[in-house]
Amino acid sequence: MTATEPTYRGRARIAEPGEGIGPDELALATRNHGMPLEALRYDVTPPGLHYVLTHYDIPAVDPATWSLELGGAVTRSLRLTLDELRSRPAVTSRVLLECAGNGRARYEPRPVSQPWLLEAVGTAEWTGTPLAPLLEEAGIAAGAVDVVFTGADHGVERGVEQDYARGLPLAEAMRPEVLLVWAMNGAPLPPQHGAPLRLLVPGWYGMAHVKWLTRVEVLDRPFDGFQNAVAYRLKVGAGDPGEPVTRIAPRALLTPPGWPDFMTRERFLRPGPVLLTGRAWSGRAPVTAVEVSTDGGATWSAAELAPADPAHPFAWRSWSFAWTAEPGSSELVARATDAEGGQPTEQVWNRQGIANNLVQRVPVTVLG
Ligand SMILES: Nc1nc2c(c(=O)[nH]1)N[C@H]1C(S)=C(S)[C@@H](COP(=O)(O)O)O[C@H]1N2
Ligand SMILES: [Mo]
Repeated sequence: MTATEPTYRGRARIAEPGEGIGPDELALATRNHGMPLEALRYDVTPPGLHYVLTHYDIPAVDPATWSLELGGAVTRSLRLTLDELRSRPAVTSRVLLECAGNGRARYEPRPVSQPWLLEAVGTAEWTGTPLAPLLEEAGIAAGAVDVVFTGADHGVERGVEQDYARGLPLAEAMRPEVLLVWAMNGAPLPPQHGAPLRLLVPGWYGMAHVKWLTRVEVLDRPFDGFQNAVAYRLKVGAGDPGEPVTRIAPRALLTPPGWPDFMTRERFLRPGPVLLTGRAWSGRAPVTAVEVSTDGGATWSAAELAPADPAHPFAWRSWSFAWTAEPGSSELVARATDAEGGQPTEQVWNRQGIANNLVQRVPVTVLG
């Protein structure tokens, strides 16, 4: 290696038309697993079936010596051990998480990164303590605008060496639903989900829920770190500033009906009555309707949507649709709508492959 060669080579790339998934994307896909869609049947995703997305490595964190620092533009900085956090008022909240990159590999052309199809989602019962009272105890300075959350994980991304860190507008950080979380589904957080402590920002895409949290810093200026200023921006041109990625757009998914072919994942059913079921969610407004098409989107019918559960406003909702399967090929499609609109049936492309809530299409063969 000569001195003029750059040390770090990673760069953003869009796949060539028709280019298949490469070894770099395959390596990411084997580390970062999705939720098998049959797990949509559970209200709460069982341990191990929740999706995982980790930019760098799962860091080694010793919970016995770990502590959380809360500082920056505050009257007095705080340092809290895990025991001190756990002795504070605890809340358990059922919250859906979805990676902002869910659907990326369905874009044409495909932005080269973690190649999610539709499985980067899960719903867990998270236990932790609200963040807002801690920020209030520290005393937020007048003029504070952002709160930055930093993880213990370290890596390099498109040539920029960094600790994973995300800024959140102060008003969002102060929402009562925002938690510092130490348990998932009643058990201590597993290493891959951020042990010993992670942030939970209900309604926001996954990147905001910082894992392996070590530091909370109040800023009197907008955070300009990589994960806010460069990554997680909705933009088409490489030079566009783009819009920041925030809340989860609406989506409905079908619990895969019938049975799959091992290799192609094509699905088969027997003719007759079939109850199609699935889940729908949105992080920006309550879901108002789910519609189903059994003819590839030519005609749509209203599905039965479970009533909103006031105990779990940030969880997914179940829906069902009674179908009579006739022999032959069909394409099943589902789409969710919230107060701000519905899912697109044509792709709305962006160069980071973010927030692709294009409707899911499930081709099925009904046997004769
Ligand atoms: N410290 C840290 N926090 C992180 C990440 C990360 O790489 N490092 N990935 C984020 C992204 S992009 C997502 S989608 C969620 C995934 O959370 P999960 O793995 O618990 O499902 O964690 C977020 N928090
Ligand atoms: Mo993500």
